[in-house]
Amino acid sequence: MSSLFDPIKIGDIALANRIVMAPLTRNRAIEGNRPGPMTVEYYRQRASAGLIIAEASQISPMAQGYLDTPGIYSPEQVAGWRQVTDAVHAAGGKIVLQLWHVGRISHSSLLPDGAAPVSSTSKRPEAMTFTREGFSPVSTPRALRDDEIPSLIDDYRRAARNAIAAGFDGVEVHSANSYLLDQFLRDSVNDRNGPYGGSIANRARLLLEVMQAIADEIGAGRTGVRLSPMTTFSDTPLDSDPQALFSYVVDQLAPLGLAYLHVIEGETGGARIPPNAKPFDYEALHQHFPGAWMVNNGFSRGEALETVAAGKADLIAFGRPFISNPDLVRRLRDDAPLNEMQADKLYGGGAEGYIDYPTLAD
Ligand code: 8OZ
Repeated sequence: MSSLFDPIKIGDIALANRIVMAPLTRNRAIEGNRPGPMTVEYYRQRASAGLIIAEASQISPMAQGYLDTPGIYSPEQVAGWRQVTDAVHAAGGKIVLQLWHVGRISHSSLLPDGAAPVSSTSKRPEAMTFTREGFSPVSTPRALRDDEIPSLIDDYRRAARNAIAAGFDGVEVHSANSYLLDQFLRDSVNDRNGPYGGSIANRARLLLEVMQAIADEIGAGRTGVRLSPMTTFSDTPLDSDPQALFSYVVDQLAPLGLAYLHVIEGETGGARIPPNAKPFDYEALHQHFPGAWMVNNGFSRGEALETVAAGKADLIAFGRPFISNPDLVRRLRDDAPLNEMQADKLYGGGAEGYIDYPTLAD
């Protein structure tokens, strides 16, 4: 029987325990959308996690959707992230970077030359984002042409290479929470014809091509992926048949030999088993995936212990508890009380609510 506190090897990455810091958007990048010294300290403080998944980072200037999120496309960003990975490694931790393209969840004021966001579709969702001017409705997107897909895949490939150059142990591809890859997957959004629209196989094609390209570039054993089959974040309705769609996706990912698959169960940031929600069989997907299985969304200590002990997952990712508890691993081990999270300090701002949460030792 495995314990949450036992070491595990996922692909090529050896972890000290099965407690993962989930990717968390904090909007504290400094000039040039690079991580600054506070971000180095923030991740260093949390290095006792078995694995840190560093916050979603845009793979190109067109991939950004919110103010002051970090990127992984410029030499300055690579240098900034190198400070982070060095600090985490010196503290004995492991860290991968989440690679992000927001697709239609963006605003022209954040994009080069005021461009329209790009997506699988030209339909605008009733969603909001955060810009220099504050909260704003997202801009109307432009549907990508099929002949633009190869350069999009190149952006993912280059971002993965940059992440390795920055010292990350690997990458996680963000294919969850209504962002670009999710916008291709779901028939509630993807209204294309041609090779990237229509059938499940066509809608999954972009994700699978991205995963193959990154696995070829940096090795499948350093590559993971995050999915959220039942989330309706940002006015993005469920697929008409999530079980069939995500079963196909997992079956196609299985032979790649990825390090892990990370699934958000239920509604992102909300209920893991929403009342009156359509049922979804996550365990059926798990059975089809040979790599490490990581689950997320509101797990209590008891649920996390039980889920790993029962073999229902190999790793548990914690989001909000890691924001307010840099020493979450120790607190879970000792069954110690957790600090409260300051919700008004989540997105943007300074050190407060970012690097000033006390440890038990404090
Ligand atoms: C909250 C605010 C902005 C972005 C996600 C990257 O949900 C995000 C995100 C979350 O995956």
